[in-house]
Amino acid sequence: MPTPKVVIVGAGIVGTSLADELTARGWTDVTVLDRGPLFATGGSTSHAPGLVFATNPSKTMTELASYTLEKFSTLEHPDGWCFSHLGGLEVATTEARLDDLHRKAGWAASRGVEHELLSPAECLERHPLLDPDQIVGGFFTPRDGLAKALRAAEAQATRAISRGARFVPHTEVIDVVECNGEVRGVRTATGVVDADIVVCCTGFWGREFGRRVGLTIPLVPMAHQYAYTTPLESRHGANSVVAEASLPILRHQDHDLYYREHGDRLGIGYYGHRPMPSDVNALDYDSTVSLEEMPSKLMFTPDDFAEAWDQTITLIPELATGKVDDGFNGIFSFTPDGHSVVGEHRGLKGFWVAEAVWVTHSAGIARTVAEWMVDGAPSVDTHEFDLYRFENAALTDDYILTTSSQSFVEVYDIIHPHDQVAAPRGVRTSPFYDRQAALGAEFWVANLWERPAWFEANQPILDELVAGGLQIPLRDAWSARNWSPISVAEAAWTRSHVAMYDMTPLTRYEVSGPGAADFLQRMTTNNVDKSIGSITYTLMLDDEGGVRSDLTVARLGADLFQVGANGPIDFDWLSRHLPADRSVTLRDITGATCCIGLWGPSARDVVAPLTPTGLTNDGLKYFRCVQTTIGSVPVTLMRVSYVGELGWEIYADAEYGRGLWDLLMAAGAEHRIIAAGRIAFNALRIEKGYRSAGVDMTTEHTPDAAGLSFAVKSSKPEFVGKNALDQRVCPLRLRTLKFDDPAAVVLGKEPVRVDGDVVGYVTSAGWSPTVGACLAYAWLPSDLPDSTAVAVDYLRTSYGALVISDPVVDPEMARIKQ
Ligand code: FAD
Ligand code: THG
Repeated sequence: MPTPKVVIVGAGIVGTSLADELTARGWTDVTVLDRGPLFATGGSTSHAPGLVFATNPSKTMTELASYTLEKFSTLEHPDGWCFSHLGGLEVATTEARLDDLHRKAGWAASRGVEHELLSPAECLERHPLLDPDQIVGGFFTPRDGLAKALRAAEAQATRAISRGARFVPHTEVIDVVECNGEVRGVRTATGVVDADIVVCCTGFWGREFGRRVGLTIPLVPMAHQYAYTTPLESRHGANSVVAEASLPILRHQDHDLYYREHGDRLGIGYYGHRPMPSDVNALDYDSTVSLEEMPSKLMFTPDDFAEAWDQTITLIPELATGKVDDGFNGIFSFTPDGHSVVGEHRGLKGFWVAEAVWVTHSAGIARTVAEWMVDGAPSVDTHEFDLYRFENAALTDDYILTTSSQSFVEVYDIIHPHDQVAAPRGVRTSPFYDRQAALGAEFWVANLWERPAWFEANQPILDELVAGGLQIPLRDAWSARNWSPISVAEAAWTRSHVAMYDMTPLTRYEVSGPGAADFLQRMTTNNVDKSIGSITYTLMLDDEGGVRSDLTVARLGADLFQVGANGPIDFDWLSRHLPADRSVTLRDITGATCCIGLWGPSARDVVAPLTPTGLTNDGLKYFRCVQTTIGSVPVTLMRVSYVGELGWEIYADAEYGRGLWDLLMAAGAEHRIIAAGRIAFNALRIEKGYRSAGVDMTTEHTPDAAGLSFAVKSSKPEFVGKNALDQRVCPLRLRTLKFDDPAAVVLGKEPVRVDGDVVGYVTSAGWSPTVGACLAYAWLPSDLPDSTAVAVDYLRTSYGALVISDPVVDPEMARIKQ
């Protein structure tokens, strides 16, 4: 069978890597079109200085970077090396940065990235230009180094050509030809090139290119300064023309700077200047692209570099007698969350996007796209860079520009896992927002929703519980950031009294129509075709049997379901699988509705008097739902509790929200009801053993490995991913850790050691008032027995913990089913 005709638009590092990866998999009918000459096309790749630091907060991105640099180091080019493992050195000039480098060392450790933490003297040994007195320590990664991006592009292109690919320069793609929702080709000035698949690898022109197919590709072309110094005497003759560089690539993130050698000069990259978004339509584009003059290079603006130079001569004193010799403002893509944008257009089959990709991840992203196209599923978890991860409001010009500019500003900042975006804020608010604000809510943002993390109004509850003996250990500065002891009191109060949680941001869909039951049955692992009033906890798997998401499916009618989901990529996945006969309608009802989770031992006392529905344990059973009223408000009650207490999720149309809140608060007063926030919620769900999809488990994990095999109904004849499950072995298990020291707190992504060796990593964690210690989920070898003693690296220390069986709270379901 002939393989599909693929047209790749853009011959930068991404397009060329993709041509190589596709042809390597036997898809040899590949045509790569570029507006510019080959291979210095005039895009970002043409001037990329090529620093590759693999370690990144994202596990997937770290893996994709490691793949890229190892692949590039095997490429051959007549002019010489494509990758040089010079090593990467990141220096800290502050204690906070040194903490951060330890955190980074933790990520490296659990992902198999060779690394070393260095003293200032050791930094000097690696990089003799440094002033060691400026430095408090460093992080060294020997496999990192320099990519010669243009050579790597050409070497991969040459290989692809040898397998049958064509590269066509000076050919601008002006449009995409489509028919019946499928790609048919691309239009150029000289005619149409047929294609079954078109891949947009147009770099920072991607936003514009996406418009041609009605797709918002959220990226902003942003100028970034790169300068060359005058020669350094001490480096005279140190590097041959071929080698170019021998010192490690260097990062000085406390001042937004990075460095590499160019012979006896240094190249300096700077992220400390004001964000400089570029209007691509205003860029000159003619065919006279050269290495000096190209559309992606703007004039150097020396004023923006003044601070960079001051900081540079402080770190590298020898440069005090030198100066900036030359420089440019180079353009590349920034996105709202800093991640790439990859996937297939939902409305135009065969149109793929691989955008906002650094040289660092280019071959890895290309491999992922090739696997996705050829094999049907990528081998890594892609949710962080999925094209469809964005909420509608995140695809507005304002949001894209504001957050992408912020991504630029923060690119080297120390980011706490719970730091919140500063702007835009208040885009999505639940009907309870004003009431929450009046209670002193500290708002966090989730999918653009303002969501309380804790309430200052609960300080008296904290005082009362502490007076009664609740111990809340002091925290270090890092774990105390974005946190309040009040959150612990809120969690404890939920277990002893009753609390209201704003569940409005929980993504929910209405799935309706004559095909709805069959559709959900096919899309999920559990049996959801049960009686009206049933709720089912179920999983969505990918075609390879990996966990994409976990859902609750509530049957409100024969042909009517409400699905509780985890975000836009669930909507995308479901949409793509809708039957063509229109027998199913999928509608996101999140914003049109609101939800209060009302939970705790007193929950029944609060709600029962307000509703005609009998709320006894048998009246509305666990995991059952009913459409009823509370006061004058029509509601849907679902007896589900992610915090593991008696109670309900109470859904209503949004217009009733404030009235409902007031009613429940008033009725709850005599039971001392509180509003509680997200930190308490998270701690309670971990106590109860409930996983968070995308955080605790991804497509890299099977249901069994995630401890969720109970949600897989193997007797069902068919569901997406079922056939793959038998063949898949996952050597890891998601386990719960309990920390020995009550004051020990971890925040997520830390490495876990047994006898000093790293065996796994933490996903999420919360401090449990019920057991008086921090609990965490971690991926660990499946054969680790209960009670194994482990150590978890946290900043510069290590905490002891035990592997325990979960759930810690209420394994017999007595609290929830009373
Ligand atoms: P590009 O290289 O821009 O390629 C896109 C191609 O698409 C271009 O050749 C263009 O001509 C073509 N094209 C666009 N529209 C059309 C059309 N309609 N028809 C036909 N062809 C079209 N990354 C790192 O990893 N490490 C670094 O150290 C690093 N340093 C950087 C320093 C600077 C100053 C800059 C600006 C960027 C740096 N980057 C770095 C980022 C990196 O250069 C880019 O992310 C990467 O090169 C993007 O590759 P690409 O293939 O997506 O895009
Ligand atoms: N509420 C609703 N929908 C949701 C969530 C929610 N969908 C997304 C996400 N959260 C799903 N996560 C969970 C995780 C666990 C449970 C519910 C939602 C849960 N599990 C029971 C257990 O494991 O004991 C299931 C018991 C059973 O299958 O009978 O309750 O918070 N609406």
